[in-house]
Amino acid sequence: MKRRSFIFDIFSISLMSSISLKLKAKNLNITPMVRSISTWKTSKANLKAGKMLDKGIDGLSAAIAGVAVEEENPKNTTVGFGGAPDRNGKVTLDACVMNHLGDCGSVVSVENIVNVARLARDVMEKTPHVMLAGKGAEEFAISEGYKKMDLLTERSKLDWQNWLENEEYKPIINIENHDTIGMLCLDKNNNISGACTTSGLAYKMSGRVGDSPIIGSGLFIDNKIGGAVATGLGEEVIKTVGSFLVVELMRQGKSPQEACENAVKRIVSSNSQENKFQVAYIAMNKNGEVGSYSIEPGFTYMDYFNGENKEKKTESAF
Ligand code: SD4
Repeated sequence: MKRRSFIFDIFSISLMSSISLKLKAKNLNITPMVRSISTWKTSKANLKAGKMLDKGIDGLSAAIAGVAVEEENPKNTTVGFGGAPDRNGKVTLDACVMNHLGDCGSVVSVENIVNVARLARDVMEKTPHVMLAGKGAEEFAISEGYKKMDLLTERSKLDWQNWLENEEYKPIINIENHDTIGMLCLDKNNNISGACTTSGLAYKMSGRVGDSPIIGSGLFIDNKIGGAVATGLGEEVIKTVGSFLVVELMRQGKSPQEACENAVKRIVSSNSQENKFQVAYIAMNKNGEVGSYSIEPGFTYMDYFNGENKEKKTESAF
């Protein structure tokens, strides 16, 4: 072989392999990203959803399976089984879901059924309605084969009985009323869906409904823009239609972080904060960028991204 053609061959081989490496890298870059975020220290729930997203499962199914981990966890006193009861000792659950098509479903004040986020999906997919409340929601669940179970654990019953001694209604920020799980999932098709599920405020008045099952307050998704979920004092979230506000702010060009900050500041600006309370938002846009912000310090959220599930701290207004 002539020296010139040998050098040419070597040069072309290395050029080809560098092109093929670049192509591989390019392919890696276009591998669709998945991301799952959820409120508070809901590590196992978020991991469950994240792994499902990695396997190519759709965002709504991942979010519902993820939040079910907390619904079934008796140690979480703000969600599902083991959730704190109302003043009469009844555990009543609220939940909603929203998918990438803008379809949504919700259940409010449901007794005796643990997986209420899944029930909200069934309302969305199997009924002509968006929201079902109380007995009607429970009857629908039974007709769909859900098992009836007592959601009051020995521990939550004892806590409630202790509370009855003073009947003082002073929620303790980040302690008494936290752990509602709101989750946003971005799947391999670049679709965002979400779920939110809670037993609401501990020792609430019978019949009280918070923000969590209200589409636009506890959760909102617009698959062209992104999604948001709320946690904290639902009454204050409802007044500003908080999650919808966060998504609308992203539509106007704000990053998820800026949108959460603006929405929290909207609440703070109309409150003296004499009676301190917590509200926090988490948000994700279509690029998979995330943000979070809270009124009071102490709020954290889980973030599953690139195969890692991390707890993230949040900046706060105070
Ligand atoms: C509610 N937002 O019922 C819920 C409570 C909550 O963590 O988020 N707790 O008002």
